Amino acid sequence: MNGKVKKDFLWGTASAAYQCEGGWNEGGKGESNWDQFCHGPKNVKGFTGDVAADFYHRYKEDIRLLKEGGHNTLRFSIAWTRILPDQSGQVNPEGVAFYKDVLKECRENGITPNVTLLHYDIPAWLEDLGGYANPIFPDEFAKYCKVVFEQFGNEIPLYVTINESTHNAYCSYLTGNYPPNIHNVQTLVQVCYNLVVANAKAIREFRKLNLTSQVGIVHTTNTVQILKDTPEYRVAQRRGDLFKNKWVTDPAILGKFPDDLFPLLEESGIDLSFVKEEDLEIIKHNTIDFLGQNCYTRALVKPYESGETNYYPNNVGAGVKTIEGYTVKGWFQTDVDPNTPKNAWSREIYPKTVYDMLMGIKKDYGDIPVYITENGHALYEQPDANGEVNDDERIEFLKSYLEWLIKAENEGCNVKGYYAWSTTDCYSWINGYEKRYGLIYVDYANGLKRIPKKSYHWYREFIREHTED
Ligand code: BGP
Repeated sequence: MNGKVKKDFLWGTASAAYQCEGGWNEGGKGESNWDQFCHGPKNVKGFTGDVAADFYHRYKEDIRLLKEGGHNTLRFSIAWTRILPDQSGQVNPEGVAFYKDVLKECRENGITPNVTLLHYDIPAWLEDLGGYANPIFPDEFAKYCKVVFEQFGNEIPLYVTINESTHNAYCSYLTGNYPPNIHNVQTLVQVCYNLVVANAKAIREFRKLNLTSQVGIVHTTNTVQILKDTPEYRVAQRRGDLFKNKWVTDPAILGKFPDDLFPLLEESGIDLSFVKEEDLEIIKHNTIDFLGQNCYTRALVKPYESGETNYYPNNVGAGVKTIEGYTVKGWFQTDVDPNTPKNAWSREIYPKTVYDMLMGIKKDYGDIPVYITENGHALYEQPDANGEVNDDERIEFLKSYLEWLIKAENEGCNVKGYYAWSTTDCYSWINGYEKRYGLIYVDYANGLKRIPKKSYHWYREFIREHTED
């Protein structure tokens, strides 16, 4: 163990189209479900991603800053509606040209692009037809992915099909704070299933082209832990792991759903008639090359006591500070450890989770390559009198997580890269612009000026000191 990662390790930051691009109706882009939601009456927060961090116009400046910050990779996402603006399936040349330019800029600055095809924003026309819940969703998604694979081919070395499918589904169909803002457990289960099928169908398109690039999925594994070691707690832990992780990672890596998942869902009254043999065949033959893991915290669970199924039920509206946890009726509910520190939004700060997660993946899935595709610390911040942003608290957070990551790498986990969330400050799905994660500050009130934070400079030195020569 030398406290350093291998020379070819990817070091960077991550972002997503709706959260950073802006230009929501420019360059021939069509309307997405998030445009529709943020412009409509259900947007109680009042914030939109119309301008966001304006990456659409400032990507050159941003990518140059990344190079100067010592990064060798960038994770970003493609907006589906920039490539295919409407239901006709007609490709938008301006949208393709925009991403070709971003890729060129990356290439010229020594930045390896890691590109997500779906980071929560689907076309509004598809949302109107039921979105993720419509059985046509996987085929529509695969059609869009095919276009992207054909247009960009090996220019993109790392493709990610879908970002955090289950978290997205839970927020959209349980909490209801993401569009389409509904609460329906039966629909939720179908959505989670459709997203697994969509991933496999996209991979099938990818494989047909024999590219040298690799394809993966991004999941957020909250390592599921218990505070008491009793048989009841261990049952809750397995159920929590099914709900949080295995539902996505087993089919994506092993090509099949966990054996205990469907019986448990049926026991809970879910009608599984939407499960099709032909889908299961496609899932079986179309697995990923690498796993992206967004890593913020762990999940603490305890045996189910009472209450209906929900997901962060208080987490709606602007500037919400309390994360209340959640319940899956009959399965488990979340627990709280009063002794671990929390961030300003009540999320547990638990650096060892990255080590536990990487070790857990090694145990369950062997040597599949893993990228930590997001990890970050939100703060309320503003520049000081000298115009500097001294985010020591973020530095402490990132350093503590990275030390556990390097320990896991040194102990044999196949972790290949790390992306801090986020590149610049950007739109936060439920908290708008006050909740900042970036290594680069965006001065929204003053022409969206970029100010590299103290953590940006610290990260450059950390990369230099912790990478083998
Ligand atoms: C992940 C998402 C990101 C990002 C991050 C922070 O779940 O993939 O898009 O938003 O969480 O979340 P939030 O902005 O809600 O704090």
